[in-house]
Amino acid sequence: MSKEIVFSGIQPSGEPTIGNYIGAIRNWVDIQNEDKYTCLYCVVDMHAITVPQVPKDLRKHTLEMLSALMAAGIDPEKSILFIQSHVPAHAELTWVLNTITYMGQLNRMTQFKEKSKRFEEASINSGLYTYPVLMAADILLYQAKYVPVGEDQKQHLELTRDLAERFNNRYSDTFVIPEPLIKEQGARIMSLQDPESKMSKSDADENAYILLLDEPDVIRRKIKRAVTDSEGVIAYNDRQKGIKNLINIYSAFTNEDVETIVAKYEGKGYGIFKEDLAEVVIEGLRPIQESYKELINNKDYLEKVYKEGAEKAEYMARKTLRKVYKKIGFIPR
Ligand code: AQP
Repeated sequence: MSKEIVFSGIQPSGEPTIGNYIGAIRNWVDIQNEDKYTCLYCVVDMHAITVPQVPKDLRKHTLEMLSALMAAGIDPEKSILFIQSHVPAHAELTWVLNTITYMGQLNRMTQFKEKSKRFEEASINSGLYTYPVLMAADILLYQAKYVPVGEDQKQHLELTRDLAERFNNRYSDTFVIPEPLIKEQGARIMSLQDPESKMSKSDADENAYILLLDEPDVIRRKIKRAVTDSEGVIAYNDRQKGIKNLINIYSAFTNEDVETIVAKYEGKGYGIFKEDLAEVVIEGLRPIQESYKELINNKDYLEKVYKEGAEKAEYMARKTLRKVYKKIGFIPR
Protein backbone atom coordinates (compact mmCIF):
# COMPACT_ATOMS: atom_id res chain seq x y z
CA MET A 1 0.00 0.00 0.00
CA SER A 2 1.25 3.44 -0.80
CA LYS A 3 2.00 5.80 2.06
CA GLU A 4 -0.43 8.53 3.15
CA ILE A 5 0.51 11.99 2.01
CA VAL A 6 1.48 15.02 4.07
CA PHE A 7 1.58 18.49 2.52
CA SER A 8 2.59 21.83 4.00
CA GLY A 9 3.84 25.16 2.74
CA ILE A 10 5.64 28.26 3.94
CA GLN A 11 5.72 31.71 2.35
CA PRO A 12 9.02 33.31 1.35
CA SER A 13 7.59 36.62 2.56
CA GLY A 14 10.66 37.27 4.67
CA GLU A 15 13.22 35.26 6.56
CA PRO A 16 11.81 32.48 8.74
CA THR A 17 11.28 33.29 12.42
CA ILE A 18 11.50 31.03 15.45
CA GLY A 19 7.66 31.13 15.31
CA ASN A 20 7.73 29.43 11.91
CA TYR A 21 10.37 27.05 13.22
CA ILE A 22 8.60 26.04 16.44
CA GLY A 23 5.08 26.11 15.00
CA ALA A 24 5.77 24.53 11.63
CA ILE A 25 9.23 23.59 10.34
CA ARG A 26 10.28 21.53 13.35
CA ASN A 27 7.12 19.47 13.11
CA TRP A 28 7.68 18.95 9.41
CA VAL A 29 11.08 17.45 10.18
CA ASP A 30 9.65 15.15 12.87
CA ILE A 31 6.91 13.97 10.53
CA GLN A 32 9.42 13.35 7.75
CA ASN A 33 11.62 11.33 10.10
CA GLU A 34 8.76 9.09 11.19
CA ASP A 35 9.15 7.49 7.75
CA LYS A 36 5.40 6.83 7.71
CA TYR A 37 4.33 9.34 5.09
CA THR A 38 5.20 10.72 1.70
CA CYS A 39 5.91 14.35 2.62
CA LEU A 40 5.67 17.32 0.28
CA TYR A 41 7.03 20.62 1.57
CA CYS A 42 6.60 23.69 -0.56
CA VAL A 43 7.95 27.24 -0.60
CA VAL A 44 4.76 29.05 -1.56
CA ASP A 45 5.93 32.03 -3.60
CA MET A 46 2.50 32.38 -5.26
CA HIS A 47 0.96 32.96 -1.84
CA ALA A 48 3.65 35.48 -0.97
CA ILE A 49 2.69 37.83 -3.82
CA THR A 50 -0.78 38.36 -2.32
CA VAL A 51 0.92 41.17 -0.41
CA PRO A 52 3.39 43.51 -2.14
CA GLN A 53 6.88 42.01 -2.61
CA VAL A 54 10.06 43.49 -4.04
CA PRO A 55 10.99 41.05 -6.88
CA LYS A 56 14.68 40.77 -6.02
CA ASP A 57 13.84 40.20 -2.35
CA LEU A 58 11.28 37.55 -3.23
CA ARG A 59 13.92 35.69 -5.27
CA LYS A 60 16.39 35.95 -2.41
CA HIS A 61 13.88 34.93 0.26
CA THR A 62 12.76 31.92 -1.77
CA LEU A 63 16.28 30.48 -1.92
CA GLU A 64 16.87 31.42 1.70
CA MET A 65 13.71 29.63 2.75
CA LEU A 66 14.69 26.55 0.80
CA SER A 67 18.11 26.55 2.49
CA ALA A 68 16.62 27.20 5.93
CA LEU A 69 14.23 24.27 5.55
CA MET A 70 17.09 21.95 4.67
CA ALA A 71 19.28 23.38 7.44
CA ALA A 72 16.48 22.68 9.92
CA GLY A 73 16.37 19.05 8.79
CA ILE A 74 14.14 18.70 5.72
CA ASP A 75 16.00 16.14 3.63
CA PRO A 76 15.28 16.31 -0.12
CA GLU A 77 16.11 12.61 -0.35
CA LYS A 78 13.25 11.84 2.02
CA SER A 79 10.75 14.63 1.31
CA ILE A 80 9.62 16.30 -1.90
CA LEU A 81 10.86 19.85 -1.48
CA PHE A 82 9.82 22.33 -4.17
CA ILE A 83 8.82 25.84 -5.16
CA GLN A 84 5.10 26.40 -5.77
CA SER A 85 5.34 28.44 -9.00
CA HIS A 86 7.37 25.63 -10.60
CA VAL A 87 4.25 23.47 -10.71
CA PRO A 88 1.62 25.29 -12.81
CA ALA A 89 -1.12 22.88 -11.71
CA HIS A 90 -1.45 24.93 -8.50
CA ALA A 91 -2.76 27.91 -10.48
CA GLU A 92 -4.85 25.70 -12.73
CA LEU A 93 -6.68 23.87 -9.95
CA THR A 94 -7.18 27.16 -8.11
CA TRP A 95 -9.24 28.43 -11.03
CA VAL A 96 -11.52 25.39 -10.97
CA LEU A 97 -11.92 25.59 -7.19
CA ASN A 98 -12.71 29.31 -7.43
CA THR A 99 -15.79 28.37 -9.36
CA ILE A 100 -17.15 26.24 -6.51
CA THR A 101 -16.15 28.60 -3.67
CA TYR A 102 -18.83 30.93 -2.31
CA MET A 103 -17.89 34.51 -1.60
CA GLY A 104 -19.69 34.21 1.73
CA GLN A 105 -17.11 31.62 2.75
CA LEU A 106 -14.18 33.81 1.81
CA ASN A 107 -15.75 36.79 3.57
CA ARG A 108 -15.56 34.85 6.82
CA MET A 109 -11.81 34.15 6.66
CA THR A 110 -10.07 35.73 9.65
CA GLN A 111 -6.66 35.93 7.99
CA PHE A 112 -8.11 37.97 5.12
CA LYS A 113 -9.80 40.32 7.57
CA GLU A 114 -6.57 40.68 9.55
CA LYS A 115 -4.24 41.11 6.60
CA SER A 116 -6.51 43.49 4.71
CA LYS A 117 -6.50 45.83 7.72
CA ARG A 118 -2.93 46.68 6.73
CA PHE A 119 -4.07 48.17 3.41
CA GLU A 120 -6.44 50.85 2.11
CA GLU A 121 -9.61 49.21 0.83
CA ALA A 122 -8.89 50.28 -2.77
CA SER A 123 -5.50 48.53 -2.74
CA ILE A 124 -6.57 45.14 -1.39
CA ASN A 125 -6.03 42.72 -4.28
CA SER A 126 -8.31 39.83 -5.06
CA GLY A 127 -5.41 37.38 -4.67
CA LEU A 128 -5.39 38.09 -0.95
CA TYR A 129 -9.11 37.36 -0.94
CA THR A 130 -8.80 34.04 -2.78
CA TYR A 131 -5.61 33.02 -0.95
CA PRO A 132 -7.48 30.19 0.85
CA VAL A 133 -8.57 28.75 -2.51
CA LEU A 134 -4.95 28.56 -3.68
CA MET A 135 -4.12 26.88 -0.39
CA ALA A 136 -6.92 24.36 -0.97
CA ALA A 137 -5.49 23.64 -4.43
CA ASP A 138 -2.00 23.10 -2.93
CA ILE A 139 -3.35 20.44 -0.61
CA LEU A 140 -5.93 18.73 -2.84
CA LEU A 141 -3.59 18.41 -5.83
CA TYR A 142 -1.45 15.92 -3.92
CA GLN A 143 -4.33 14.02 -2.31
CA ALA A 144 -2.82 14.96 1.05
CA LYS A 145 -4.36 13.24 4.07
CA TYR A 146 -2.55 15.33 6.68
CA VAL A 147 -1.63 19.00 6.75
CA PRO A 148 0.63 20.15 9.57
CA VAL A 149 -0.44 23.74 10.22
CA GLY A 150 -0.47 26.26 13.02
CA GLU A 151 -3.67 27.05 14.90
CA ASP A 152 -4.09 30.14 12.69
CA GLN A 153 -4.48 28.04 9.54
CA LYS A 154 -7.25 25.78 10.84
CA GLN A 155 -10.01 27.85 9.25
CA HIS A 156 -8.37 27.60 5.83
CA LEU A 157 -8.14 23.86 6.19
CA GLU A 158 -11.85 23.68 7.03
CA LEU A 159 -12.54 25.48 3.77
CA THR A 160 -10.29 23.03 1.93
CA ARG A 161 -12.26 20.11 3.34
CA ASP A 162 -15.49 21.78 2.39
CA LEU A 163 -14.39 22.37 -1.20
CA ALA A 164 -13.13 18.80 -1.52
CA GLU A 165 -16.46 17.45 -0.26
CA ARG A 166 -18.43 19.76 -2.54
CA PHE A 167 -16.44 18.68 -5.57
CA ASN A 168 -16.67 14.99 -4.67
CA ASN A 169 -20.44 15.26 -4.20
CA ARG A 170 -21.02 17.24 -7.36
CA TYR A 171 -18.91 15.04 -9.67
CA SER A 172 -17.69 11.87 -7.97
CA ASP A 173 -14.97 10.85 -5.53
CA THR A 174 -11.86 12.75 -6.60
CA PHE A 175 -10.13 14.31 -3.62
CA VAL A 176 -8.93 12.88 -0.34
CA ILE A 177 -10.45 14.91 2.52
CA PRO A 178 -7.47 16.35 4.43
CA GLU A 179 -7.08 16.66 8.19
CA PRO A 180 -5.02 19.15 10.19
CA LEU A 181 -2.06 17.98 12.21
CA ILE A 182 -1.76 20.56 14.96
CA LYS A 183 0.79 20.14 17.69
CA GLU A 184 -0.78 21.09 20.99
CA GLN A 185 2.18 22.59 22.82
CA GLY A 186 4.05 25.58 21.57
CA ALA A 187 1.77 25.91 18.57
CA ARG A 188 1.68 29.68 18.62
CA ILE A 189 4.64 31.94 19.35
CA MET A 190 3.74 35.58 19.93
CA SER A 191 5.42 38.85 19.01
CA LEU A 192 8.12 39.95 21.47
CA GLN A 193 6.78 43.49 21.29
CA ASP A 194 3.06 42.72 21.44
CA PRO A 195 2.24 39.38 23.04
CA GLU A 196 -1.37 39.73 21.84
CA SER A 197 -0.39 39.17 18.20
CA LYS A 198 1.56 36.31 16.69
CA MET A 199 5.22 36.54 15.77
CA SER A 200 5.34 37.25 12.00
CA LYS A 201 8.27 37.38 9.63
CA SER A 202 6.75 40.38 7.86
CA ASP A 203 6.30 42.46 11.02
CA ALA A 204 7.49 46.04 10.45
CA ASP A 205 9.22 46.06 13.85
CA GLU A 206 12.29 43.82 13.76
CA ASN A 207 12.33 43.61 17.55
CA ALA A 208 9.03 41.72 17.36
CA TYR A 209 10.62 38.56 16.00
CA ILE A 210 13.74 36.41 16.23
CA LEU A 211 14.89 35.11 12.88
CA LEU A 212 16.28 31.63 12.51
CA LEU A 213 19.44 33.26 11.23
CA ASP A 214 19.82 36.11 13.72
CA GLU A 215 23.35 36.54 15.13
CA PRO A 216 23.81 35.76 18.85
CA ASP A 217 24.12 39.43 19.81
CA VAL A 218 20.96 40.29 17.94
CA ILE A 219 19.12 37.50 19.75
CA ARG A 220 20.39 38.74 23.12
CA ARG A 221 19.30 42.29 22.33
CA LYS A 222 15.84 41.34 21.09
CA ILE A 223 15.10 39.13 24.10
CA LYS A 224 16.36 41.80 26.47
CA ARG A 225 13.92 44.25 24.90
CA ALA A 226 10.99 41.82 24.90
CA VAL A 227 7.89 43.30 26.50
CA THR A 228 7.06 41.86 29.93
CA ASP A 229 5.02 43.36 32.80
CA SER A 230 5.45 45.01 36.17
CA GLU A 231 4.58 41.98 38.31
CA GLY A 232 8.21 40.88 38.42
CA VAL A 233 7.37 37.21 39.02
CA ILE A 234 8.08 34.43 36.56
CA ALA A 235 4.70 32.77 36.26
CA TYR A 236 2.68 31.17 33.49
CA ASN A 237 -0.71 32.85 33.12
CA ASP A 238 -2.75 35.04 30.79
CA ARG A 239 -2.19 38.20 32.82
CA GLN A 240 1.52 37.98 32.03
CA LYS A 241 1.33 37.21 28.32
CA GLY A 242 4.85 38.46 27.57
CA ILE A 243 6.50 36.18 30.12
CA LYS A 244 4.20 33.34 29.16
CA ASN A 245 5.41 33.63 25.57
CA LEU A 246 9.07 33.67 26.68
CA ILE A 247 8.47 30.57 28.80
CA ASN A 248 6.92 28.87 25.77
CA ILE A 249 10.00 29.69 23.70
CA TYR A 250 12.28 28.40 26.48
CA SER A 251 10.25 25.22 26.68
CA ALA A 252 10.30 24.72 22.91
CA PHE A 253 14.09 24.90 22.78
CA THR A 254 14.85 22.85 25.91
CA ASN A 255 11.91 20.42 25.86
CA GLU A 256 11.48 21.19 29.57
CA ASP A 257 7.87 21.54 30.63
CA VAL A 258 6.44 24.82 31.81
CA GLU A 259 6.20 23.81 35.49
CA THR A 260 9.89 22.85 35.58
CA ILE A 261 10.88 26.19 34.09
CA VAL A 262 8.69 28.20 36.47
CA ALA A 263 10.11 26.28 39.45
CA LYS A 264 13.68 26.78 38.23
CA TYR A 265 13.23 30.57 38.10
CA GLU A 266 11.27 30.99 41.31
CA GLY A 267 12.48 34.10 43.11
CA LYS A 268 14.65 35.18 40.18
CA GLY A 269 14.13 38.33 38.17
CA TYR A 270 13.20 38.79 34.52
CA GLY A 271 16.76 39.89 33.71
CA ILE A 272 18.32 36.54 34.60
CA PHE A 273 15.57 34.58 32.90
CA LYS A 274 15.99 36.59 29.73
CA GLU A 275 19.76 36.13 29.72
CA ASP A 276 19.37 32.37 30.07
CA LEU A 277 16.65 32.26 27.44
CA ALA A 278 18.89 34.07 24.97
CA GLU A 279 21.61 31.45 25.46
CA VAL A 280 19.11 28.61 25.08
CA VAL A 281 17.87 30.06 21.78
CA ILE A 282 21.39 30.78 20.51
CA GLU A 283 22.53 27.22 21.26
CA GLY A 284 19.37 25.74 19.75
CA LEU A 285 19.83 27.67 16.53
CA ARG A 286 23.58 27.17 16.21
CA PRO A 287 23.56 23.88 14.25
CA ILE A 288 20.86 25.20 11.90
CA GLN A 289 22.83 28.38 11.25
CA GLU A 290 26.04 26.48 10.53
CA SER A 291 24.35 24.19 8.05
CA TYR A 292 22.49 27.12 6.46
CA LYS A 293 25.71 29.00 5.72
CA GLU A 294 26.99 26.09 3.65
CA LEU A 295 23.74 25.58 1.77
CA ILE A 296 23.01 29.15 0.79
CA ASN A 297 26.38 29.44 -0.93
CA ASN A 298 25.89 26.27 -2.93
CA LYS A 299 23.63 27.55 -5.70
CA ASP A 300 24.14 24.50 -7.93
CA TYR A 301 22.96 22.18 -5.23
CA LEU A 302 19.93 24.35 -4.45
CA GLU A 303 19.00 24.33 -8.13
CA LYS A 304 19.31 20.56 -8.28
CA VAL A 305 17.06 20.20 -5.23
CA TYR A 306 14.27 22.47 -6.45
CA LYS A 307 14.33 21.07 -9.98
CA GLU A 308 14.10 17.48 -8.84
CA GLY A 309 11.44 18.41 -6.29
CA ALA A 310 9.35 20.15 -8.96
CA GLU A 311 9.55 17.15 -11.26
CA LYS A 312 8.26 14.77 -8.61
CA ALA A 313 5.52 17.17 -7.49
CA GLU A 314 4.49 17.90 -11.07
CA TYR A 315 3.94 14.22 -11.77
CA MET A 316 1.60 13.84 -8.81
CA ALA A 317 -0.21 17.12 -9.43
CA ARG A 318 -0.88 16.41 -13.13
CA LYS A 319 -2.49 13.13 -12.29
CA THR A 320 -5.08 14.87 -10.08
CA LEU A 321 -5.59 17.77 -12.47
CA ARG A 322 -6.24 15.42 -15.40
CA LYS A 323 -8.98 13.73 -13.37
CA VAL A 324 -10.50 17.06 -12.37
CA TYR A 325 -10.54 18.42 -15.94
CA LYS A 326 -12.15 15.24 -17.21
CA LYS A 327 -14.85 15.24 -14.56
CA ILE A 328 -15.86 18.85 -15.08
CA GLY A 329 -16.21 18.32 -18.82
CA PHE A 330 -13.04 19.74 -20.36
CA ILE A 331 -11.91 17.97 -23.54
CA PRO A 332 -8.45 16.38 -23.18
CA ARG A 333 -5.89 17.64 -25.67
N1 AQP B 1 4.11 32.86 15.43
C1 AQP B 1 3.90 31.64 15.00
N2 AQP B 1 3.82 30.62 15.88
C2 AQP B 1 3.62 29.38 15.45
N3 AQP B 1 3.49 29.03 14.15
C3 AQP B 1 3.56 30.00 13.23
N4 AQP B 1 3.47 30.01 11.88
C4 AQP B 1 3.62 31.26 11.44
N5 AQP B 1 3.81 32.10 12.47
C5 AQP B 1 3.77 31.35 13.60
C6 AQP B 1 3.26 28.83 11.07
O1 AQP B 1 4.25 28.81 10.07
C7 AQP B 1 3.73 28.18 8.91
C8 AQP B 1 4.13 28.94 7.68
O2 AQP B 1 3.51 30.17 7.68
P1 AQP B 1 3.51 31.08 6.39
O3 AQP B 1 4.82 31.58 6.11
O4 AQP B 1 2.84 30.37 5.27
O5 AQP B 1 2.53 32.25 6.73
P2 AQP B 1 2.12 32.90 8.06
O6 AQP B 1 1.41 31.95 8.94
O7 AQP B 1 1.36 34.12 7.67
O8 AQP B 1 3.53 33.24 8.72
P3 AQP B 1 4.13 34.64 9.06
O9 AQP B 1 5.50 34.43 9.57
O10 AQP B 1 3.17 35.40 9.93
O11 AQP B 1 4.24 35.28 7.64
P4 AQP B 1 3.74 36.68 7.13
O12 AQP B 1 4.36 37.66 8.04
O13 AQP B 1 4.23 36.78 5.74
O14 AQP B 1 2.24 36.67 7.21
C9 AQP B 1 2.23 28.03 9.10
O15 AQP B 1 1.94 26.68 9.35
C10 AQP B 1 1.95 28.88 10.30
O16 AQP B 1 0.87 28.40 11.05
